[in-house]
Parts: sequence; C-alpha cells; structure tokens
Amino acid sequence: MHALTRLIFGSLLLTVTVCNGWLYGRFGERYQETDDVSLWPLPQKYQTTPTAFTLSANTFQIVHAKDSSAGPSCSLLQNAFRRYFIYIFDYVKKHRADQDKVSDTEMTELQVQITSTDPECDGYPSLKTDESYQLSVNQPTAVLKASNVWGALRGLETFSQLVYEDDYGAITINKTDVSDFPRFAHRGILLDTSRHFLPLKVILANLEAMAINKFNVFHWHIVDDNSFPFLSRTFPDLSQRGAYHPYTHVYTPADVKMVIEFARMRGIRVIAEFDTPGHTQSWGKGQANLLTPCYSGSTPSGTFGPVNPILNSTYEFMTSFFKEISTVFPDAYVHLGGDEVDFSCWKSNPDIQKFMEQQSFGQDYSKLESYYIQRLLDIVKATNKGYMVWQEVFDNGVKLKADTQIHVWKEKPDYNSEMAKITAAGFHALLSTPWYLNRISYGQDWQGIYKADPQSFNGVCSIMLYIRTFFDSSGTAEQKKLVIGGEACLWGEYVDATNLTPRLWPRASAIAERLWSNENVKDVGSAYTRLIKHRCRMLRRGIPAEPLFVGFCPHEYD
Ligand code: CP6
Repeated sequence: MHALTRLIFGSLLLTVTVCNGWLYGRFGERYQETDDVSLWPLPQKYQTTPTAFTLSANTFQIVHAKDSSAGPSCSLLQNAFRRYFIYIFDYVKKHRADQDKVSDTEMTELQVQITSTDPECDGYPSLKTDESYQLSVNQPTAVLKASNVWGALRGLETFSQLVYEDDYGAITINKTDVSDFPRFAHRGILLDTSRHFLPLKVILANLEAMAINKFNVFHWHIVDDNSFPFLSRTFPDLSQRGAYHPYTHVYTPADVKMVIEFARMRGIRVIAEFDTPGHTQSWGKGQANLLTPCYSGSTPSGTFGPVNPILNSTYEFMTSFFKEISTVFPDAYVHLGGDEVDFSCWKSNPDIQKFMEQQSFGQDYSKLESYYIQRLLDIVKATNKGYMVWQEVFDNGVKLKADTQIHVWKEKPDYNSEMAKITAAGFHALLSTPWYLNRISYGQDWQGIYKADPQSFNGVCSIMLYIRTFFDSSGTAEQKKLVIGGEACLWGEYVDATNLTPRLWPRASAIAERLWSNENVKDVGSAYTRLIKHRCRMLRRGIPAEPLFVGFCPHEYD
C-alpha cells in the first residue's frame, strides 16, 4: 500500500487543541504518519522523519550493547529479543521469498543498553518500577536505552511497532527518536477464572496481548462463588471439592508458577484476588464451618452465606491460607476483595445476632463486615504484603494501612467523587468503573472507554489544573498523585475460552492508551486510525481481536 506521508507540526496541534495540546508545542515534536506504521499506545514523546531504512532477517540482529549492564546471561532479555525478532520477520518469511535485496540504507542492529548497575533480570516488576526508555532508530544501528529490563521490554515493543512493509514489500523502519514512560504505574486487566475455568493457554495468550499493549498488571480474580480452581497445598479440599472438576479445572502450583513466570518475562505483575467475606460459596464445599449457616426462623435452612465472622476458627483458617498465598504469589500486593456482601444470611443467624449485641453493633451489619475485614487485614499485614480492596471497604470506614489501594468499581456515587474522596483521605486509588468490558453494547463502545480518565475528578483540562495548582496548594495535585492507574475488568459470567480474547481486544487497548500515554492524547479520530492498524497487528500476531467497524486488514487471510 502506498505510504502516504503526513507531517503535522506541534504548533499546529497547539492551535487545534487549544488547552489540551500545549504539551506537544512545548516538546516541539512533529509527527509523521504512514499508512503502515502505527504506535499504540502513543509514546509520550517521539519524532520521526521520512528517512527510511530497510531490515533483512538474514543480517538484522538485536544485541546487548557493549556498555550494557545486562548480557546473554539475562534470559528475560534473550527471550524478548527472540520474540520481537519473530514479530518483525516471521510473517514476512511465510509470505515472501525475496527479502534480501541489497540496500545501502540497511539497518543491521538494534543495540539494547541497560544503564543501571542492576538490570533486574531475575527480579519482579513492582508498583515502583521505572518503565521508561529511549529509542533512537538510525543507520546502521538503532539504540534502545533503559535503566532496567522492564523499560527495555517496553522499548522493544515500540521498536517492533515502528517496522512496516513499504510499497515494494521491503521491511522498513524510519529514522525516529522516542522518549517514553508511562503516565500511570498500575495498568491492569482483571480476568475471572471462577465463573468459567480458563485454560492456561488462554491466560498466557492474553498476557502476551497485554505486553503488546504495555499493560503491566494481571489481576487474577482466581476464585469466587461458582468455583475454586486454585489448588492450595495447605487446603487441597478447597479445589478438590470446590472446583468445577478436581483435576482438569484447577490451577496446580506448577500452573500458577508458569503464569507468574510468563508474566514476569513480559514485565507483568500477577496480583491474585481472594475475595471475602462475600463471593465465597465455593470455599464452603471444602472447608467445614467457614461459611455462615443461614436460618429460616429458628432452624438452619441448609444454605450458607458469607464467611462466618464470629468464629476464631475462621481467623485461624485465614492465617494459614494467606501465609501460603504470600509465598505462592511474589507480588508485594494481594487483592482482598470485600465487595457486595449480602447481609440477609448474617441477619437470619441467631449466633450472629447475639454477637452483634455483644459488640454493640446495633443493626448495622456493615460494622460486622468491617470487624471481619479489619481482622483479615491484620492477618495479611503480618505476611508482609500490602493489600488492595474494592471500594466498599473504604466506604464502610474500615481502618486501612496507609499504602492500601482502593479499587473503584461502582456506578453510584459517580466514580469521580469516589476517586476524589479516597485520595482526599490520602489513599491510593485505581479506577475500573468505566472499564467493565464484560458489558457489551452495539456500536463503537471503545470510544466511551477511551474518553474515561482516572484523574477526571478535578479540573477540565490541563491548563486549568495548572492554574489551580499554582494558586491553590491545598492538595489537588497531591490527590492526583495518589491515583495509581486503573484496570479493565472482564468478569466471567458470560465469558469463557470461546469468546474471551475477541471480547477483550481491542477494547482493552483503548484503556491501555489512556493509562500509558500523555493525558493530552485523547483525540478519538487519531486514535481510530491508529487503533484499526493496531488491531490488524494483533491479528497478525495471532490474537483474534474483534473489528472496530467495517473494513479489512492487510494479510488478514494470509
Ligand atoms: N464478582 C465479584 C462480580 C462483580 C464484582 N465482584 C461484578 C459486579 C457488577 C458487574 C460485573 C461484575 N461478578 N466478585 C464487583 C466488583 Cl456489572
């Protein structure tokens, strides 16, 4: 396809997007878009030129720079080099024979230079990880600089996105400079493996798609009411009796290890959620006396409610259980849920009623919920983990550790005021309300998803914010700093391996750009053009992402 070149100067953007575009002007960068290149999510800052170089699979290499602190013993990088080499050349190999045209403008090398003394090859990414990188594409070598492997992974993805096929089918990259870093540190996707079991390969395929979109947190909503697929070594009966199937529909310790390592290789944290005291029906099958017996009148009805908060045995169980969890999942945070607790069963139970009286809780069952969560938080704190919780825990006034992350999901009250309230109280907040991808509707719902912003709770545009912060230092900017990011949620009631990937992609990509790119990047028209190409790229990489609208992809039936 003809490579139409458009040059848009930063100053033009300044006049077009009056209050939002000023950052472009200040950086003074200019854009060149071709029909073939499309970066997603858009880097913070980049400058590209019409000067084109060619790449050949027989000569091109991704190598460690001489002065890099990482070398061939860094298996994380070796593995990433191979992945991106294949993405750059593999589909070409399949479909073209004559790729080795001699060229005097050939680019033969991408040098990867890790600048910090500790490259973190064998470590895990965290909330504090520096994911920034600088990429300079030039002939005969391109240089990718990052302080650690995590930034290098992001830069390799960007490099691979800059490569395109020119009009004659030659693998091409333009002279380009990129300086990039994420807007938010927490850019997550929630998958739910309780409503439907998700085979390991579906989870791994979506971790790969996440890396392509620069997501960095896999929020694993691993168990819930419907099934308990997590195989606990301490309490094997939980999955033996609580999973949909005791052997085929469980995640063994080896499976969990594989997910964590596959994610680590892509700079993705795995945060497991063990949601209590509600959403725990499946726990009751393998752990006697854990759930509250419900009563009808003065006799037990045979059904069970939330975790029983009045028994010591409950807290002894939770202590052993979360001790195991703290060793299985290396991330510094665990998600403890705490959402949607149904009080009717607690209300029906005479022992609970007696306890409510003793504690002077009156008829306020949210006090009982808080009592439970408070004790649970102390248990988890003792395992040296930080915790995330759904917003109800904050709404109910539970005393929380200062570094607690509050996860906003409810429609009411509106998420902006909830985000404002949480950050005003000094807690870290992350947003999911507008990003419930399990909800579907006819048309281009990605646009509304794209427009939502975790920091929209204060000020309408950046210049307003700037003026406000300048004259009023009462904490607005401080509040915004407490927003760590957001998560796309794909709840599993209507989703299994057959429809998960196309339902998630490219709709989650809209969230990826919101959470990575500069806050000024919000033009839906420009996003549409790039997202169509990004979706075609995902198809080419084997991810069955659904179409945005009518049209076709080059290579779609190759
Ligand atoms: N499961 C759990 C769910 C949901 C939540 N928690 C949920 C609520 C509303 C919608 C979708 C999902 N299925 N454990 C809420 C956080 Cl629309």
